[in-house]
Amino acid sequence: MAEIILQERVALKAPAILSAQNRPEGYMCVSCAWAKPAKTHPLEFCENGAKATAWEITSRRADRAFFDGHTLGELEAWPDHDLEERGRLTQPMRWDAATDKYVPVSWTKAFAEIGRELRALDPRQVDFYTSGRASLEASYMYQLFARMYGSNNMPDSSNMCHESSSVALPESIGASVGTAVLSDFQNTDCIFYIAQNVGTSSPRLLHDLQDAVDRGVKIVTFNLLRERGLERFVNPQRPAQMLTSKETRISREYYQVKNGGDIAALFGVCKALIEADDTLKASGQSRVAGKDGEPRDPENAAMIAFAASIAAADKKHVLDHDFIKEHTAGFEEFAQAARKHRWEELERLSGLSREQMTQAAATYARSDAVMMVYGMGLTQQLKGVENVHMVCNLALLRGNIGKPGANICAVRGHSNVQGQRTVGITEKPGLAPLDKLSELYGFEPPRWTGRSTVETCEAVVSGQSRAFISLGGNFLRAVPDTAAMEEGWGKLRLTVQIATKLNRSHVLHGEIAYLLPCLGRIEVDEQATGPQAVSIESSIAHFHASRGKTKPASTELLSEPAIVAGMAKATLGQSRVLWDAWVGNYGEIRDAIERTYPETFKDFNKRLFKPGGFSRPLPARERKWVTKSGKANFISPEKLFPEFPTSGDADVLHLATLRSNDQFNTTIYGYSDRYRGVEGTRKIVFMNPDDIVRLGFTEGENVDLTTAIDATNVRRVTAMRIVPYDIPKGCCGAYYPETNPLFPLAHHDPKSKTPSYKLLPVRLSRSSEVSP
Ligand SMILES: Nc1nc2c(c(=O)[nH]1)N[C@H]1C(S)=C(S)[C@@H](COP(=O)(O)OP(=O)(O)OC[C@H]3O[C@@H](n4cnc5c(=O)[nH]c(N)nc54)[C@H](O)[C@@H]3O)O[C@H]1N2
Ligand SMILES: Nc1nc2c(c(=O)[nH]1)N[C@H]1C(S)=C(S)[C@@H](COP(=O)(O)OP(=O)(O)OC[C@H]3O[C@@H](n4cnc5c(=O)[nH]c(N)nc54)[C@H](O)[C@@H]3O)O[C@H]1N2
Ligand SMILES: [Mo]
Repeated sequence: MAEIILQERVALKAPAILSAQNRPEGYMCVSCAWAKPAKTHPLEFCENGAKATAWEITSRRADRAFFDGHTLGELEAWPDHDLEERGRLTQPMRWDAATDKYVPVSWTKAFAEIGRELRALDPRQVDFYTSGRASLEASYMYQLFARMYGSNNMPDSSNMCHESSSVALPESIGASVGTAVLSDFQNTDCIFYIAQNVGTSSPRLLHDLQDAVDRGVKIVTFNLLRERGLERFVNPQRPAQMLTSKETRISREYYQVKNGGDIAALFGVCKALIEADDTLKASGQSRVAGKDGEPRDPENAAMIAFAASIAAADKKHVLDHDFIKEHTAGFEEFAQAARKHRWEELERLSGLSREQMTQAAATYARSDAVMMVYGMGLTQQLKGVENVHMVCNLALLRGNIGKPGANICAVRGHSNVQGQRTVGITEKPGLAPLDKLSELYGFEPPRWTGRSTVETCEAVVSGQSRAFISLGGNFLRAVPDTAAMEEGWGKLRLTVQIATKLNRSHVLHGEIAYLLPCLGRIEVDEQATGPQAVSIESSIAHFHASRGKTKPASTELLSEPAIVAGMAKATLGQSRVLWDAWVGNYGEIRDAIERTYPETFKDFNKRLFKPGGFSRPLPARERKWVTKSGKANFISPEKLFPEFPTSGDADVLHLATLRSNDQFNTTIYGYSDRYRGVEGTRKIVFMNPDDIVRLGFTEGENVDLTTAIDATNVRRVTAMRIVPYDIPKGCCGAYYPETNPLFPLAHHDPKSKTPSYKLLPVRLSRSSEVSP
């Protein structure tokens, strides 16, 4: 952390700025979306939040002189790290074809040309992307602009992230987001921690985990890798721990599943529970008699021992039959499916033994209130939606939703990715209040289904998309199929990038290209009525205000709401929206949000500034199930594992893409992954030591990775250094975004369209290149 503060030359202002982070009167961290407590810790920020802050308030500038000195052709060869490292963008620019450089342009001219170009296009040919950092205010204005213009093409970063949750949770429990609140961590007995890397991705959540561990809460982890933050943790905010290096052991049980193996693993846990319940019923020990009395496998010693141990612990009900009866639908079918799956199959696909799955089930059954916390290892999968269904199924077996200390916690990524959806950023017309928008603003919103991220990619590749407007993010690097995308990108008529720092998606560009620099959230946002606050929604569905603290990086920056308003006015001409009044006073945007969503945002401006923010109503928290059946649904996945043409080919490994501790998505801070012991390079591949030998390689050797599915197209990344790692056999790991060229666009979950970034069949071959 100290290094990055020095590297970004912000040593003097950084400490003062950081002390305002995530506090009621301060600004909300620009890094992850973890909850901001009402009663804050002495320092409510983490190492990675500090890095993200230093990165944004850096004194470095990618200014006019910089762009004068470099053609875009030249910048194309720069690594991601070096592009962003140039610092903050300072003035609006337009690509000049004659010199191949970005040259300064006035805001007025930029908006006028963008408006003219958009008016000349069919709105179906235009895509409006949002990365998950934009505030509720900017996002609301942006979706309104897109819809008034006539487009529902609103791909966003959540299409690559928690979209599997957004599809699965409504089907299972009638909520579009997780149901957990912070106090659940104080009331829980046990946390199932699945496929999320807390130490790197959401370090402030470690406070909650450590406090829970101190109370004796059992943490049961399912992860492909042994992750440092999930094993043990020294809390920098507990001086005694720092001095004595006394660590908290986080996970009581640690199950290393194969990537993609969670459906099988969780089915195993459910099967153990259901069969133990059957056994108890058969032996007459259960108070609730079931019609399905016969245990499937009465001879099995492990299960009988498990059932007996549950009975001995005086938990006569392995399952919560009262809850199941009153609150759920589909239990019998699910239980039958669980009984039917064979242990050998579950073991093979999950990589866990029957004993391990039974042990996890025993811990689960002995706990009164269990939380389910999960992340990208579950959602970025071909069967991402089914993964989330399985998490819900397991929770429902013992009524672990809608009671204190239980609940589902989908750990979100970007700091406002959840909130953007809440205020209408969605390609699905059914999820937006179209009638309300029409009534409030007097226009007919498009009713057709827009493009999500992979569909936008397809449209860019095929040439159907003609213009790409980007509210933040680095689309080209974040999406799959890098080579095809880069080719399609250059054929776009118009690319407009609203950004804080230079990245690959700006260096490559359309025929007409604008780079529009905006204020970051940490900066003072001065408008007609004074400095403005914005708002965001955290992972636990709480809304918080955020006020910028530092002087803007340049006097020529505009805020995101001002840029959206500028484009909207130039494109739409006269409209009923008072764009200027909104930009002059963000309170008026919040009033408009409240008028659009009166229940969720009741008294928005009044409640927003309270410490701890305010919470969004979620019926599932009260066990009211807004599903078709009116109940919470058990949903059985049809298949335990995706089928590949390469299944059974021992030379093929299953690749999961990972984040290092020194990056925030496509922003690469540096080349150190301290927790995993990797220094100086990101071009590595983590392999099981036995696989290294079996495939005839050696540690430290360079290999090329080639996609093993989709023979129509060769996709390869070269010169990746082999790092032996504690990862199950048959699996391998490497960093994102370096490996995105390997992912075919079609390799996504058919239900949520989330790319399967955590499971791709690849082949490894000796590399002729030397890694840097
Ligand atoms: N420092 C930092 N913080 C971040 C980000 C960042 O890039 N850097 N990104 C932000 C964003 S947008 C997001 S979405 C979140 C992402 O945060 P996470 O949800 O933690 O996502 P990842 O780090 O990609 O990987 C998640 C974990 O899944 C495990 N895993 C992979 N495949 C499987 C599998 O099939 N099963 C199981 N059980 N485990 C598996 C990996 O070993 C890894 O520990 O973090 C946010 N916070
Ligand atoms: N292989 C693989 N691919 C993945 C993933 C994976 O795990 N594996 N994860 C996916 C996930 S979870 C996500 S969320 C996406 C991330 O995809 P994106 O959200 O598109 O990417 P980021 O890297 O977060 O975007 C970084 C850029 O945002 C801009 N920026 C930063 N702050 C601001 C701001 O305040 N305003 C504006 N306007 N711009 C700003 C900067 O210019 C910076 O270069 O990537 C996805 N891609
Ligand atoms: Mo994300």
